[in-house]
Amino acid sequence: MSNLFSLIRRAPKRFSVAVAMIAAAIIIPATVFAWGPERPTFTIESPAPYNTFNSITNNPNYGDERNFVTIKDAANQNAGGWTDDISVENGKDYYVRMYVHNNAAENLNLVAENVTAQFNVPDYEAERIQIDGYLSSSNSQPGKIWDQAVFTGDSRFSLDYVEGSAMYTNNVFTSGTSLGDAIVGNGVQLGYDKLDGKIPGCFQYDGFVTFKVKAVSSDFSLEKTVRVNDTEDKTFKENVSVKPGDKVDFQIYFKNTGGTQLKDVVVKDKLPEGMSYVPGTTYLHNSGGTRQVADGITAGGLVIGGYLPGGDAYVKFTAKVAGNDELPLCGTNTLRNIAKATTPTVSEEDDASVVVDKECETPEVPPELPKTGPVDSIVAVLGLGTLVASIAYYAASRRALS
Ligand SMILES: [Ca+2]
Ligand SMILES: [Ca+2]
Repeated sequence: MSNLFSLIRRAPKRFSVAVAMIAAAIIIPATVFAWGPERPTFTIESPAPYNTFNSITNNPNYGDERNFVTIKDAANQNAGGWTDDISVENGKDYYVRMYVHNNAAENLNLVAENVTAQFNVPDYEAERIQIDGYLSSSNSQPGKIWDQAVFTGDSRFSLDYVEGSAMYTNNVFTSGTSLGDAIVGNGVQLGYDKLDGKIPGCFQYDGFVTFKVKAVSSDFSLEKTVRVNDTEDKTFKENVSVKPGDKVDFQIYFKNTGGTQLKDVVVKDKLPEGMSYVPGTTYLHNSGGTRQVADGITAGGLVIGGYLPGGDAYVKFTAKVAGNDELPLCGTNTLRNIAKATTPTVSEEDDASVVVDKECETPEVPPELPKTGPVDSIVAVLGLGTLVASIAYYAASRRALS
């Protein structure tokens, strides 16, 4: 890292931004895949004088032990391939692994007690899910250490712990011994020749926790379309043109496109100004058949139930376009209608439009007023001058006569 910083300092000014950006790109992943807590480190040449786990930075078989939680595709049965970041595929299994090594020097004959491994496998759906692994011991420093690995997906997914998959492998349990599912709960005790929580210092006693998770994508699609009510053309489209006062049918198509069951799906529809819901016109069609359902889709929303992967539903209702005088604008009105589907974790929107023309009366044109230009002004001034002169002449004549 010092070489990189010295490169920034020595670089001519015009390069410094680009170099800083490269530095940021390198530094960020190290921050994201953070282990903890901050603790003294050791080497194989100079191991720890006390019980401490996973703090040797040059383990020839492993590397930097602080990065002790890693993951890999379970289909990859070759050695190696462990990483901190995997892009998941729907339905695939992945291994999660924890390295366990008491760094205490062998000649001290120290034994770590109550050594426990525990993992946090979140149960939410997201495009990025981080798994945290914790290793604790009652007589080690620090008492608890942690590290993580991250799964990412192109769409939302969840990770399901594969029950019964947790194993511990070491020089005694060369084919692995079952750890139990509490690995993703309160934690499980590890050990050397039995799972009694005791792990002596040195390489002879190190081991690996492994278990599997299944990635299941979680996603749905939503399509909103419209047609003119009660006409020969029954196809639903993105937009239709109607006359004021006409009725239109809206269709909302929901489909579970992921690999998980989606529960408590709610469909809601927002009608724009110039359009009103026609009571008693909402129908739901799904694997349970077609049936009329209660009003409320344009108010609080309609609960359409839970859907298994591939499951779908149609919702249809009728709306009335306002009469000519009630439409918002003179000329063309595009009434955009938005449907929204919501699951407990996410929501999607889609729209459809109704185009309608409002005729407005042509306003009366006022009569054209005579224009007052410069020539007219001169004529007016001349006229006024003539009048003043005439009066003066008249007055003078009167004085002459008297
Ligand atoms: Ca890690
Ligand atoms: Ca649409």
